[in-house]
Amino acid sequence: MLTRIDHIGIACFDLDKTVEFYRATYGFEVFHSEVNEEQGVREAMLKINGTSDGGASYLQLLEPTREDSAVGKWLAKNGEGVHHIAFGTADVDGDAEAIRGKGVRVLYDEPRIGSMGSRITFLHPKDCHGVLTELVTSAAEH
Ligand code: V0V
Ligand code: CO
Repeated sequence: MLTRIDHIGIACFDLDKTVEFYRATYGFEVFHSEVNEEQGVREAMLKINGTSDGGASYLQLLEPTREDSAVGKWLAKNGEGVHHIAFGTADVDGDAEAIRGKGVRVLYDEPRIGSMGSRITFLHPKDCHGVLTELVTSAAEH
């Protein structure tokens, strides 16, 4: 069951400058940052609300590490902006299978490693009315 908005993914050209904008404008601080080579991103998670039990919500600022990555290609075409939304669930495997059964393309056969040790998968934006949609089970939940 999808129980929360886990994060909104925002693509940017310069992670440090974008982090500084969110800090100076809203007071949001970096909760966590990492590089995910498989996904081709350098990212910063800004915690917006919630607890440490896996139920929090974040902004995920994403800078591509290579031009041919998902975010690199998207930025070249669209410029900066909202790249994806992520719904949180305690059971990414079960929810992905159930959604696949409804005819929506799930991009991975098995969930992959996401931010902060989470397990993630994606739904094709063309099957979701133009929204790249991620499903995530946080490390605390699995
Ligand atoms: C592409 N399209 C999008 C889109 N990206 N539409 C809405 N939102 C997006 N973010 C559209 C694009 O405009 C095209 O439409 C069509 O889909 C095909 O796109 P493409 O440019 O030819 O690119 P593809 O097909 O090579 O790749 C698109 C997909 C790719 C969605 C398959 O981006 C992907 O695998 N994404 C999942 C992985 C990901 O995004 N990783 C980065 C975040 P037209 O022009 O044909 O109409 S990593 C992350 O979130 C982590 C680590 C985490 O949360 O922990
Ligand atoms: Co994400």
